[in-house]
Amino acid sequence: MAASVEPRQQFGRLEPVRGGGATNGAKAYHPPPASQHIPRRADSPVRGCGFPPLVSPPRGRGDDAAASEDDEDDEPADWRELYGSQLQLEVEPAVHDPRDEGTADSWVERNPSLIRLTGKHPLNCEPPLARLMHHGFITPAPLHYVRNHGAVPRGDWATWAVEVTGLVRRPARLTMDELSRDFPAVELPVTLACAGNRRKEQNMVQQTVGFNWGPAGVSTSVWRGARLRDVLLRCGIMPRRGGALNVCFEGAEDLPGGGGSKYGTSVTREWAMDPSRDIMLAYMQNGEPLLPDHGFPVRVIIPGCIGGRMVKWLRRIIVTPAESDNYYHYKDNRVLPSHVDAELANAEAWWYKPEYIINELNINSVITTPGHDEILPINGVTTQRGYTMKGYAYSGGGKKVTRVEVTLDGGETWLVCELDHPEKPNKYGKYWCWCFWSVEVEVLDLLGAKEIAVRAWDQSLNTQPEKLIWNLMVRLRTNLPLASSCSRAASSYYPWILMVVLCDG
Ligand SMILES: Nc1nc2c(c(=O)[nH]1)N[C@H]1C(S)=C(S)[C@@H](COP(=O)(O)O)O[C@H]1N2
Ligand SMILES: [Mo]
Repeated sequence: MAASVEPRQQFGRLEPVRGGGATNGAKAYHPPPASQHIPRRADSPVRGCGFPPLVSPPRGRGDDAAASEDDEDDEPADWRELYGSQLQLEVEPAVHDPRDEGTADSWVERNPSLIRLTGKHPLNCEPPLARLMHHGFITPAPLHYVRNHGAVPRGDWATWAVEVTGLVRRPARLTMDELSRDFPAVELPVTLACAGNRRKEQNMVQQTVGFNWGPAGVSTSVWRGARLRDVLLRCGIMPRRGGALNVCFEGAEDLPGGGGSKYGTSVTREWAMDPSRDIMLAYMQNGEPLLPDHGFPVRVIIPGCIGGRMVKWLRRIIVTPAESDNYYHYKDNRVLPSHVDAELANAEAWWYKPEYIINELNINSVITTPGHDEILPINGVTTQRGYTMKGYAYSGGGKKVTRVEVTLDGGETWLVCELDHPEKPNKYGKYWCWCFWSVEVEVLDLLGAKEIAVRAWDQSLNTQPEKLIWNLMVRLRTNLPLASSCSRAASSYYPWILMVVLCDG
């Protein structure tokens, strides 16, 4: 089984794979040309220097005031300074891809190297794994994986508004200028992962209702926006006893689901108002306005959560007693027990059982070096040298990845890897981003290994199971939550990647 779809490469020479000879990645990155719909650099009202400084949010009102009492020590942080030495955001220009011709997305410019997972339309894609890794901690926006359920709405900064309605005392239609100027901005790196990341491996065991994500349905950007909490306070969210228990989000596109609907989902009021969760209405990604595929002009960002809750092209926020009744809230992003197939799920209404929803990401790790089908020549020189295996890992809910281990002998023994966490946790100690692991192994040990595997652990001592747990949607493939005291289940690991070793004399 393989976890990636890279072309054959020379071992030890894992240079970034670039989008073909003509489009060398060394070229400077040019943002897509400004159009009247999409303000960019020069004419943009959301230019970095035109923004209000990163100051503390206004004091809360009403029943949520207490939670904001220590907000004044929010430290403004310039991410370019923080991560400057590691930033490699330049990529080749986006183009009108011939594959988008004749589709509703023909106007959207895209990076030519993105791997399309569901044919032409809508766009569901991931970058080549080696390219994703080449860019390191912050993924250039044009290479960020994309999950679109339908056509990309044509956003217009000047006329877009987010309606805040439902159980709020002061319903509002917030324009983009208001969102970006009237609320203190928060800006921080967040890893987004589709809950289907790596689903291809599950589909190889038994087909699910989901399409084949490779191991690159994950990306990290610096997102800037207004805090959802501040917006809800400004609009006078009603108290719990008034039934204001859920916050629903609705996107702009018209989708077929359930006979016709918008994309929508919800989070609880507690999540929405929790300052430690850093939930925001984001209008900038890596210092630029959002790209059309990522929700221009505004989307929800919920750090530590599956991508599916982060509604793009956000049009409405509705405060309600019940969770979202949107088709995609119920029929997507659930983990049902293994015996539930599509028929049973519908017949017995498994979709509507609240306990099967997925919100926070689970622990996951991937081997990126060696890449799939890499070749390591075995000779007098290479066997003298060590080989550095590498990869990424992430968890959810703000939990830090605390350990990554590699086995070369089917799980008998494990090597503890070095971890690199480029991110500074938020002031509540939460981690919103992936981290990188590496471990030096002997080439002769690789030669003797039938299979190599990696597993990660997070600060709650969740780790990954040895065998995957099939489920209909296969959204959570890789975690086996453990009580922190239980070490018996800890010999489990997943995934494994088969490596072919060729001897060249
Ligand atoms: N309006 C809208 N929001 C959406 C979606 C969508 O199709 N429409 N897809 C969701 C899913 S399943 C994921 S994983 C993330 C992907 O965000 P990205 O395309 O910016 O990576 O967006 C979420 N928000
Ligand atoms: Mo997703």
